[in-house]
Amino acid sequence: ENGLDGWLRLPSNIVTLNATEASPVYVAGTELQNGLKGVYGKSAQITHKCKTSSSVVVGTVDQYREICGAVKDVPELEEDGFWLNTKGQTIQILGQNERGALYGAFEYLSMLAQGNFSKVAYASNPSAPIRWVNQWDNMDGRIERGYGGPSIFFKDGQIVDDLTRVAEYARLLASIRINAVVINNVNADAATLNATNLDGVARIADVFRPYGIQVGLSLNFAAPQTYGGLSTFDPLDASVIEWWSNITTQIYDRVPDMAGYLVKADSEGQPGPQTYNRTLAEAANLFAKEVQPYGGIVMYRAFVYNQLNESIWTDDRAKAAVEFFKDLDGEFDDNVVIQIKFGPIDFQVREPPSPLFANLFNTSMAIELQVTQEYLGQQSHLVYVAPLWKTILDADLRVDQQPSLVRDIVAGKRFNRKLGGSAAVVNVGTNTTWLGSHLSMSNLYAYGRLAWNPADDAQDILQDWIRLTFGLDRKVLDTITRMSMESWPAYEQYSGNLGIQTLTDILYTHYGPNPASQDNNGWGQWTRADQTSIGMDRTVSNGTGFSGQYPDEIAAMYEDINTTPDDLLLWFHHVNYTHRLQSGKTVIQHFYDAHYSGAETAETFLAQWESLHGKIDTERYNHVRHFLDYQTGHSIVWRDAINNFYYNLSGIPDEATRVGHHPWRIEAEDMKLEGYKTYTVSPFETASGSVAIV
Ligand code: BDP
Repeated sequence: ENGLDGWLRLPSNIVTLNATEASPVYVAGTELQNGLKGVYGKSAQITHKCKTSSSVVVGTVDQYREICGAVKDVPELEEDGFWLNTKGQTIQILGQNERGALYGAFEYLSMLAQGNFSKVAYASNPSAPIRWVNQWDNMDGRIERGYGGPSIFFKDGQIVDDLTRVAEYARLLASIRINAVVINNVNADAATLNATNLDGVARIADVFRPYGIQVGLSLNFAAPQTYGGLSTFDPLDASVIEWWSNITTQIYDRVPDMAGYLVKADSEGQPGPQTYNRTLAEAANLFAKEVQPYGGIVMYRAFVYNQLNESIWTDDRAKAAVEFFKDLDGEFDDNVVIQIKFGPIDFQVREPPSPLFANLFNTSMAIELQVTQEYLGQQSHLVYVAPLWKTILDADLRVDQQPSLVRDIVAGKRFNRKLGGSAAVVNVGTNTTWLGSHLSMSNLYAYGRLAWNPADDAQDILQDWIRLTFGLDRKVLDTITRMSMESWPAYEQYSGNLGIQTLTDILYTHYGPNPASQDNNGWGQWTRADQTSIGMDRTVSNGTGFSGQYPDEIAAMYEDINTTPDDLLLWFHHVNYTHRLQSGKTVIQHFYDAHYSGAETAETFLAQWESLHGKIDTERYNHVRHFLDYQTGHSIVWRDAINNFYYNLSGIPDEATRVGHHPWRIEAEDMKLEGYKTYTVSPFETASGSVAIV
């Protein structure tokens, strides 16, 4: 040490304790080298031998012991956990396994990139072992509910040749500690299982493996018959079992570390065990037994209902999950995990937690979230979703009058389950923005952070993401923070509030306002609105009985209109438009006001973003600006459509003399139109006087 470096004490060596190129530790070394160069402008050298000074050492605790000697101060780590120590001469990044070492490397780089050079020494462990993402990619390359372009995996029925984007996705996912990805749609095509495609799946797995990410597959339950040519797909039939066994062998021969299977069955027209009067547990266990010898698991989705079934039309779809699964508790094999959407219906802007979380005590569970904004503006609207997820993860379901946070239940902590965690439907595509718009990426980042530690704060996570994505400028940080934190409440206000759910088109697009589509269909997302009243009575005393699926304390809270929070009022109760909320406003006036205030907030996003002109690169600035401009207009369409619809239905005017009056507004179709034509729209409420111009 001759003092030559002055204060520029960047590490000059990176010691990676595994020299095998396809290993996560090796990848961690490369990431560190590139990352440090970005921070310090100078390349550190990679070696595989221990150095005592001016180095970053990355590897597993065991590798360190073997190559460098005794480890000091490192606490016992859990699977995938890591230890980060920047205090000594040597920076230590030690994982419980190789994956953990890679996570630690990304953590260290993330600190530096955010300008945090403080000396730290701590261990970080995951809340739960299952931190998966699901892609709803079809073999033809289209992505169901995907808004970022076609698939990075599939095209024309096959796996693509060039897997560059897959490697880039692997890198992104590893940096947020995701450990498995299911690559094909839950509405699965059995042709994924042909030999050519399985070879392709193996290529994909090879690309993910160095990043510590395993690949999983969605199965089509009827495949033995529709694809395998058997006469049946009965899960208890010997030939069917043998067929799946054969397929499973073929897969594990190619992908020895395959994560497991994801199964959507007896749901929305997908085949399932009910065809043969077999239980969902019998179906899940069939696959569980096949993957068990390989250490695989089965994610069996709780999203079981049939919109074509007449009884759903008259009863309540929200009750389906508990009805189907509660009595099967304890019958599932240990490597089965029930994957449960966060709410009882379907990724709505506001739902109570699924009561199934509080009804399974001897069965492992994972929570299913949606990063792709299917009902939340489909990436054309800024909606930072983490605060919504937090309302569910932090909810206390009071099982046996004991604290029972959803996040502890799914982590396996509340009922002592070894398995548990989360899965998010992500649906990135080939678009360079991944999801379709730059600001939506905060949701993917936040998902990974919450999968690791669901107790993290949604705004803290967001701010890390902003600094990593847009740099350290204070104004940029404050502005994007404000816009993002206001975005979910605003979207809720102008799309559907008081627990009525997202009042969108329900029949197919799930985009744009269409409250009339919400009733009289098998999708069960009902408003039950008529001339005088609105809301779904889900009480035990008068309604569908859904509230009774919760543990007593929670059931009692929702049963009583006076203790039901305003934001879920119409989820649980059917009331007159003139019913007074806890806030003192009537329901209808709340609707009017909230739709105005939500749209007003959305309008500020554009101006807030424009205040960053010159502080964000032109390409991303313009791209985001375009979407915010659109959102400003579309939130007004939402506002007027919903308000007009309920004004038309109830006949109750807006006290603020806006809705149905608009004294200050001149409609385009009333003006002298040059070069435009008018036409009548459907649904009527989406344009003033049902007339739009083209
Ligand atoms: C609904 C989607 C549909 C999915 C289904 C599912 O609209 O495309 O197939 O969920 O989760 O939200 O299986």
